[in-house]
Amino acid sequence: MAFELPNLPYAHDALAAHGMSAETMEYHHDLHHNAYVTNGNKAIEGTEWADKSLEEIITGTYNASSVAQNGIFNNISQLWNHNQFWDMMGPGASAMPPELEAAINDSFGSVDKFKAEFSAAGAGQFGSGWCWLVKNADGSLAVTKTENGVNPLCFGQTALLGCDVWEHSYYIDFRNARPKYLANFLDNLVNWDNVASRM
Ligand code: MN3
Repeated sequence: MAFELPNLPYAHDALAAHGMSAETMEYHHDLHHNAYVTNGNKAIEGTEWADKSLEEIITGTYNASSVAQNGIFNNISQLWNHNQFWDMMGPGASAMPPELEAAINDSFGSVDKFKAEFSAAGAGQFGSGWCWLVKNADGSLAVTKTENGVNPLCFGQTALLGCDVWEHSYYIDFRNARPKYLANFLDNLVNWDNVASRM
């Protein structure tokens, strides 16, 4: 069964007033995300991964030694990453649910300290990649950064929040100002109800 590009959970222009333009959505969802779907499907066709789930393919091909397996990993992990990313945002900042705020306070000291750590991870990721708020197997929360398409599934972690720091995610709206994009993401774009639902 081939994977499909999911529709955005909101209109292309729904985030425009909050710092992510319709033009970014047209490029990022309709072209970039769609390319991961098309190329991922092509890469797994006729292989042992053709009938596996996204999660099984990602954990099964991470750090593989063959070029073909790396091609599968890169496209399928980016497919999964973007599936999560659209759901993690929404039109208008939502309030942080109390159980999430308590968990963040426990792990980082305060919401502001969490935001500073998350932003620093995203700004400090050299080249393309992602920064994440993850839940570890022991239940603790942590901020991480990953290169290219690597994601928390590769390390047995649950992705609570992820921010795409590939240039295609911010160059139309913020040009080279990745830190401004990250600050706007945390303050105006995150759907905290979705983040809490992943706990
Ligand atoms: Mn992207």
